Amino acid sequence: MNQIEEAKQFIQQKLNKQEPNIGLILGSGLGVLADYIEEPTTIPYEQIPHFPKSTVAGHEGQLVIGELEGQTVLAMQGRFHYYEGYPMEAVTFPVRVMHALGIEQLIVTNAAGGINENFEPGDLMIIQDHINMMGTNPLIGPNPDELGTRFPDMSQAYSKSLRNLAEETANELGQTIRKGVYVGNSGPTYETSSEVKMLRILGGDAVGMSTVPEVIVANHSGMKVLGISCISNMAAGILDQPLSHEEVIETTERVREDFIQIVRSILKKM
Ligand code: R1P
Repeated sequence: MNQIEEAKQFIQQKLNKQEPNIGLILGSGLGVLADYIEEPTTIPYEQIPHFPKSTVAGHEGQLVIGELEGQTVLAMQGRFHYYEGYPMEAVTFPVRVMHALGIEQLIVTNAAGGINENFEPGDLMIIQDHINMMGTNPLIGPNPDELGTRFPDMSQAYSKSLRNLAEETANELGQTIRKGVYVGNSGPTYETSSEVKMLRILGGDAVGMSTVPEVIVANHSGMKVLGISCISNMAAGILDQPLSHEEVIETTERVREDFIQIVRSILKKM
């Protein structure tokens, strides 16, 4: 049995005939959403065959599966990052397992630095598209044809219908929502001021160290993706202050009500 199948079967055994249809990846400080899942089955990553361990503060390290707004969701309370030293295959393994479990729609979330000078810390941004600056790609290597095509189309990496749905939902809720391009860097250093300037010229609106690999693999698997960034701070060079992960977590805590409200309302309509 292959590794994806082993992890899938392990998770299925823990579920009470629940069949998750939407995946949620909860970024730095955003894991709190999973606390609202009803009749939850919680599975720590270390119990799941072939799952890596979460090593970053603000990333709980468990799957929470259950009901939220009429959907059966599988939420990752914490994700894996390339800078933690995991190969891209491990970083994206959970997306493969989600797909094997029958999940066809994925909501990815993250904390990101604002590059667009019109943004403010605490803003939520619908990811329109991404720029991969990680220096690698999770699909490098032999292509497992049973999982997806060799040359995946990325022209709608973030589903247009889900982006529209998210925008409509924000408007209905009276929430200000930003739209923009997410740049994925490898990290773990935050960007220099000059790098931020370059990323702005290249068309980036927000920058972080995750999401891109997961979205590539989700597209390879034929999943529909919605991405939401929480602008947790302004990227280097915009304000005259150093960046820290503590500030990132503080901001995500400040906007948690809005974040929870919009994701729940989107789920209801999916
Ligand atoms: C840096 O503060 C951390 O926050 C973001 C960055 O990618 C980095 O891991 O985390 P998420 O992208 O997982 O939300």
